[in-house]
Amino acid sequence: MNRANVARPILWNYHLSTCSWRVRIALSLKAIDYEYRAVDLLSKKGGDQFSTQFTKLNPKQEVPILLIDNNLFTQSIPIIEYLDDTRTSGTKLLSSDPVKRAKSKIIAELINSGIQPYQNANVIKKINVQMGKVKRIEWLNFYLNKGLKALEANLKNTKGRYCVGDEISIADLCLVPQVYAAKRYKIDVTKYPLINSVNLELEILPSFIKAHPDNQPDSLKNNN
Ligand SMILES: N[C@@H](CCC(=O)N[C@@H](CS)C(=O)NCC(=O)O)C(=O)O
Repeated sequence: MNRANVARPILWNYHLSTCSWRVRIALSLKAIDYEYRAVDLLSKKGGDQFSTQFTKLNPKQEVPILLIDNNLFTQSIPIIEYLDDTRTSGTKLLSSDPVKRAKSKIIAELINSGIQPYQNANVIKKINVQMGKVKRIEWLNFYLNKGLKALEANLKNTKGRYCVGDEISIADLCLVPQVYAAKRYKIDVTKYPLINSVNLELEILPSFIKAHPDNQPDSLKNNN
């Protein structure tokens, strides 16, 4: 099903948000033009995701949110699936082969539910306040390495040029932002040679560069 783009989609997101970045890559790979609405997760007020106005859009107080085809969608994975189902042109993000599809969703889920929630801004803030900076660093080191270790083991069975064989999939959209976040938290990603090598292949592709935090309107680099 290929739908006409009646109104320009709107993406509420934040340049450094890994979940937003996944959706930005998908929108770029599908060549979908959209309006960028920045939500400053770290604003001086304590985070714009907690505002009354934003909470009405997403009671979970998280980005991304995509308004498309008159539907307001939250959760990056279903958003990517929706884009793949309705926009058949551009890169196919979920293979029609059930095995490849399952393998790429396993990797996406490993990152989406197995790593990202542990590094989420509100979680880290709470740990910092309740347990202090040392515990926060310990927490991030433990959970990110635990997740990346499992991801590395998984890639042994699936990796080609990208996460699953030689075709880009939803797994790759999750991997690049996650590696970037791990590096921000000072995790040595070279300990994971397969993850590192897939990341190097992907991060030079135009859609991944276009979606990179530094290239977004709310990036500090664009506001100095
Ligand atoms: N499973 C959700 C997670 C969304 C999520 O956690 N977003 C983060 C940014 S990557 C967020 O908005 N965090 C706000 C906070 O922690 O206060 C998705 O994939 O969209």
